[in-house]
This record gives sequence, structure tokens and C-alpha cells, in this order.
Amino acid sequence: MQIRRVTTTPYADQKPGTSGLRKKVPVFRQPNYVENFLQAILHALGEARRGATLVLGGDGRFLNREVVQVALRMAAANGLGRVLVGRDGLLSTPAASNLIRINGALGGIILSASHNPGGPEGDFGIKFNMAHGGPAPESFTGEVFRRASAMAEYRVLDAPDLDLGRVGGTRLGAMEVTVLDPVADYAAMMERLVDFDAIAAMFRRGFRMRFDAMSAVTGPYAKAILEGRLGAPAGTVANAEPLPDFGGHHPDPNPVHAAELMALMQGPGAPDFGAASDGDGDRNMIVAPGLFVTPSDSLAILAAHAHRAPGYAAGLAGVARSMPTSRAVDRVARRLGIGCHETPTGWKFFANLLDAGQITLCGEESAGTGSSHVREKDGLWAVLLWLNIIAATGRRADLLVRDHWASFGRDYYSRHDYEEVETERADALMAGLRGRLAALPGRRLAGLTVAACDDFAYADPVDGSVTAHQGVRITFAEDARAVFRLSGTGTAGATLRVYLERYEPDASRHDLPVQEVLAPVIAAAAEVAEIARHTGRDAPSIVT
Ligand code: VG1
Ligand code: CO
Repeated sequence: MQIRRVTTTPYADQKPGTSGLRKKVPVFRQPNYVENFLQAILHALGEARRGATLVLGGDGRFLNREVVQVALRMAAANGLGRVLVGRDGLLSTPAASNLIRINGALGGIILSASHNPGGPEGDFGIKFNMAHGGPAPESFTGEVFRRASAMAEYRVLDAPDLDLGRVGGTRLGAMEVTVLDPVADYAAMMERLVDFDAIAAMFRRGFRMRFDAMSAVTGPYAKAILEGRLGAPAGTVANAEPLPDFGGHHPDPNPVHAAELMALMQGPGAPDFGAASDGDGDRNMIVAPGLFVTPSDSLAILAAHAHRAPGYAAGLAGVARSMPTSRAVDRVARRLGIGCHETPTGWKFFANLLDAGQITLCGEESAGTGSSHVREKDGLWAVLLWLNIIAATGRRADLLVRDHWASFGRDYYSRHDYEEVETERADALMAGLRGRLAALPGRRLAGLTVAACDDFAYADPVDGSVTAHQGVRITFAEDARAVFRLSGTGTAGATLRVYLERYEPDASRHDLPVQEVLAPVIAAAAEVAEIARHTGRDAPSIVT
């Protein structure tokens, strides 16, 4: 087999965002587009790549199969020693993170655009995770971008496609290729963290749940663990087969895109528990009978009860949440007497704190929850930890939530997204807001008083680095908060995210409609950011 050096010209748009390079499929299908970017990653790894192990897999979306083969041929041509690839090219993001860690790999290439739609007109993505199993930091993605912008030639092995349908070892030129069962090591890790016996006993006693895999990568994981090892009835996992276009749906586990699950859980025959995961398996949605659990509440509840699971019996070193996530977990940390960190959006900031042993649990309002077991958020893990807590307490999920509110107060929470706003208009909105910050404290807005505001900057307590301009936060004297930031993962125009929350300590007021409770905060946010004037919209595209 020969190594071919292919002359190419760079693309200017290969700048990785919050979670790698994410673009429309037709963009990725341009000549050499995939190859250029992969070569940039391989170059950025430097000499360390020679003889090293790489993990490779994706969420099964359109292009996954083709790009896995290209990545294998390029890894072989660039001196990698071994690639561990999931059977059929599949690996969930948390499973890939685990494989990197337990195999001492140099890193991993994960093919996914997460919760974004797939198919020929959908989205595709390539992300790189480092040796600790977490997303690449700015220093690495910056280097990838620099190299991609100057790409003149890539290297590829002249070889036919490998059969990835069967577990086992093979060679590609001088490189070893190991096709792995994508689920096995992940399931073994879950069994160490969570009390499988207690959950299995609960299923035997008639406990019923629905897990919606949204035709994405968690299907095989959920089937093997929930229906296989834990004995949940067949059919517990819905939409279990990963499809290249996710059945035409958004594999985004929220009340809007998982509407069927929501309807089931609100209905009279609701099972005891409902859950869903996203395209690449790192997000989770938790629905109790008759009650959607916000990811922010879920993080707080998991933190309060984690010690009931074997993996966390020693308690938590600390917790962290992304800045826009509600402050519910802060209240738990205060009571537990442990540290609580507020980080910018995205998992890479948690990874440092996890590596340093400063935190055990962390999460984001966008349905991401995780722990020190990997360096990514982990959808199915969160679901299993919930099941463990339900089994250990004997309380139904909705009662656990209500108990939590009664004990800590309720943080009413909602996110309003304005999608596909023209980039210039979204930038102007944020610039306008930032320009007005100094004059805001003390001002009355929609009946609320601004107590403090800033453009969030994060000083990493581990490495001292400072990450600025991470979003505008405005806190109101009435125990409310509004946060504004632009999405870093969209593929069309800009998405303005407005995060709204209001704390209510009084248990007699824990059953009110969320949007009504938040109405003054919503009005204040609209006024202060001049949302209608800048976006030309009178309502958000999506409310979760
Ligand atoms: C979104 C979420 C963020 C999450 C990121 C990646 O980013 O808000 O919390 O970390 O997606 O998640 P943004 O910049 O669009 O708001 V995933 O499941 O795409 O890896
Ligand atoms: Co995801």
C-alpha cells in the first residue's frame, strides 16, 4: 500500500467552534474539505502522533461511514500506531472519552454535530478530544485552524475501505486497526458507578420507563444497558436504531423536539420515568410523570443525592455549572459545604476542574450533565444516576423534584432562542448591550431593579487563564437573572440565547406556570437588549 501526497488548497472557514468544526453537509462534501481538516488535526498533534493510539467514531449521521474510512487511511499515512474504532464507525461522545482514557490514547476524533439535524442537507461535524478525554482547548483548536488555513497537501494511504461491521483486529499499512464493541467498556464503567442490582430489582417490581434514543447513537447503549443488563421490558427504548438522518428529526432532547415523550409523560398512562438523549449521546432529558425536569434542576438534584450511588459514596469534591445554568446547584453546594464553580459554556472548562480533582459533578442548562468518570457530558449516565436515586429513595421522580424545591426553593428557569438572526444584527445587539452595562445598575426594568451586571470573564483556578466576553449577565434585586450570549454551535446565521431565571423560596408558589413567573424577567430582558428592534422578531424561535 502506498502513501499518496495529494496537493490541495485551503478553505478559509475551518475554524473549530465550541464543539469542533460544525457545518452543513454540502460544505463538508466540497473537494478535500474533510481531508484538509483531518490533516490539520494530524499536523497539530505533531511528532507525538507517531506510533500513538487514536480513538475514532461518530454518531452515525450522514457522512459518518465515509469520513471514518478517510480518517483511517489518513491516520495510517500520518504515522499513527493504532486506531480504536467503534463497530460500524459508531461511538457516543462519552464512550469515546472513556476509550481515550482507558487506552492511554493520544486523543480521539469524534464525528458528530451533536443535537443538530442530519442527512444530506443536515449538519456534520468533526471534533477532537485530547488525551484526558475532553474537548480540545483553544490552544489546540487554534493551531488546527492555522494549519487548515494554510493547507497545501495531505497524506492518505491508497487502500480500500475496511469492513467495520465485525469486532476484531486488522491492519491498514503499518497501522493497527481495532474494531471495538462501542458499548462494552462503557457499560462496564456504568456498572461500577451505579447500583445496577438496585435498579434491576426496581424493574422486576414493575417500574416502567421510556427512553427515547431519537434515532441517534444512544440507541445501542440504552438497549444493551436498560433492556439487556437491567431487565427493563423490551420496547423501553424507543427509536433505538441510529439513522443517518435521525428519522428526519432534530435529535435534541428538549420538550420541543422530544414532543412525543413529553406527551406520553403528561398523559394518564405515563410510565414512572422518561428520558431522552441527543445525536452523540452526551445530552440528557429527564421527564418525571407530569413534570419536565429542567437540566439545571436535574444537576442540583443529582448533586444532592449522588452519594446514594456507589461511584459517589464518598461524597463530592465540588460541583460546577456553566454560567447560564440556573443557580439551583449553588444552593446544594452551599448546604453540602463544597465548592461551586461558574464556568463559561462548553465542557472544556469543566475538564480542567475535573482533572485537578476540584469537582466531581458538573452540568449545563442545555441538557448536559457529567462527572469525573469521563471528560464529556454523558446522557445515559445521568439517566442511570437518576434511576439509582429513585431506587435508593423509593421516591417517584416528580416527588424527588418537589421535595427538592420544598427543601431548597425553586429556580424557575427558561431559555429563549432566536435562531438564524443575521450575524450583523446579533452582533449589534450584543455590542449595544455591552455598551450600556455601566449605566444599568440601579435601573428599573419591567418592575425589576438591576442589582449587578457584567460581561462574564472566567479566570481558570487551575491554569490561571482568563476567558473573557462569555456572555452578559444581569442580576436583579428580586432574585432574578437574565443572561445573553450568542451560540457557538449554529450553522446558519447567529442564534441569540436569552436565559431567564427567578428564585422562589415559598413552597406554596412552586406550581405556577413557568413563563408567567418569568414574565417580568422576560420583559426586562427584551427591553434592556432591545431584542425586537435588533432581531426584527417579536417572539423567540424556540422556548425551552
Ligand atoms: C450549545 C450549548 C452548550 C453546549 C454546546 C455543545 O452551545 O448551549 O451548553 O456545551 O452546545 O453541546 P451554544 O454555543 O450553541 O450555546 V453538544 O451536545 O453540541 O456537544
Ligand atoms: Co451532544
